[in-house]
Amino acid sequence: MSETHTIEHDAKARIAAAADLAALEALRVEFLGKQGSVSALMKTLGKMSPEERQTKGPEIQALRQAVTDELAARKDVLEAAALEAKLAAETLDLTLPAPEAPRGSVHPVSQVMDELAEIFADLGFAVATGPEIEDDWYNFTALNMPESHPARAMHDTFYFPDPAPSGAASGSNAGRMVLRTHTSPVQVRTMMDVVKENPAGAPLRIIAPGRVYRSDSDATHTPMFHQIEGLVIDKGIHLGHLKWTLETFLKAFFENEDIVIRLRPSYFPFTEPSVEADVGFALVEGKRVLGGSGDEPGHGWMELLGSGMVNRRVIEMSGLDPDQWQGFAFGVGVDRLAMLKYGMDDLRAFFDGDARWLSHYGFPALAQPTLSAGVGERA
Ligand code: 2U9
Repeated sequence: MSETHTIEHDAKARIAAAADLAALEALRVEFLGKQGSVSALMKTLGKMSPEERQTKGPEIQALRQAVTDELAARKDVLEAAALEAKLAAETLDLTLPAPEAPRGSVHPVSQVMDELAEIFADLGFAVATGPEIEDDWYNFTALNMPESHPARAMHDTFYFPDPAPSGAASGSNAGRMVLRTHTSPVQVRTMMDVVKENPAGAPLRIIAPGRVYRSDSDATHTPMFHQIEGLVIDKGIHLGHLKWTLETFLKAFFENEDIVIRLRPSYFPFTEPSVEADVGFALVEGKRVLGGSGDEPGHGWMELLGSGMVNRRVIEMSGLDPDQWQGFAFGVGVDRLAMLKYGMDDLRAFFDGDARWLSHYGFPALAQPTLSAGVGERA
């Protein structure tokens, strides 16, 4: 038997007998390592005559390949066996006590958003979302705030840099991108999608929750805050539908059937008429407790949300016929709702990420709000 055959025979037998991965690695070094026997044979090629190299060369290469293949095959077998053994050893003891409770918690804003989605789903509203970086047209113009409308200045808008500062549009905000100042552009987009699907129009009931941005910062204002807006479009919608919806929503949210609201005339460019809704409270030991008419002795009214009948110009700009389709809309700050319901007094703490605040005001991750179980239960 030639030397190559002897080595191959020996290698195959010993590789097949290797008991574990460490033994296999030792064999790899013994045969294929720098000082290994196969490597030593490779080195002899240089000293051979060209004729001898012609026959020995392929023989030694074949040996090297055969040993490499044997090592790889045995490695696969040993690795599979090692995994089997590990899985067999790692049994799960289901009788062990549960691990310490997870420490993360659901932020009150997320909790309130979930509660609101649950309450409005029950009233037939779908949740609509849209971009936070908006086109000036969707954020303002489509909502009856054309260029130079004074309400634009009131919004303390974060504008993105003008893409064409020296161009024709210079000095105007047309086409500029903004951080949305309210979630109303979501409703505009949804109405336009409805018209695209159905040019004659169709009824719509949506809420648009999400982050909004205004360049404003003090104890009661942060540059980013959360809003939820609602929009109903249908035939024959009137203020009575709006008042019933707001009352039903607030009673469910505060889990209090004694909630009373008062509508007060106001002004928003996107609604006409516009009304602000105040909620009645009682003063109990110097604290405001929601419920009852604010006109009773020892009671008062707290401004809570803005609303109104959708301005016919807005309905028109979305592509619907305002003589056929009417609607109401409302908007309210989610952070403010959370503060009123769960008793925080500083808005800025909502965004500090303080672990102690979060563990105090947060909610357990598995406590999904449901109407049947109570939307605000701390399970
Ligand atoms: C469309 C038409 C009308 C949404 C509305 C308000 C009134 C409102 C504020 C409440 C507190 C914002 O978070 S806040 O500062 N919002 O008063 N929002 S009516 O009206 C719309 C929206 C979309 C197409």
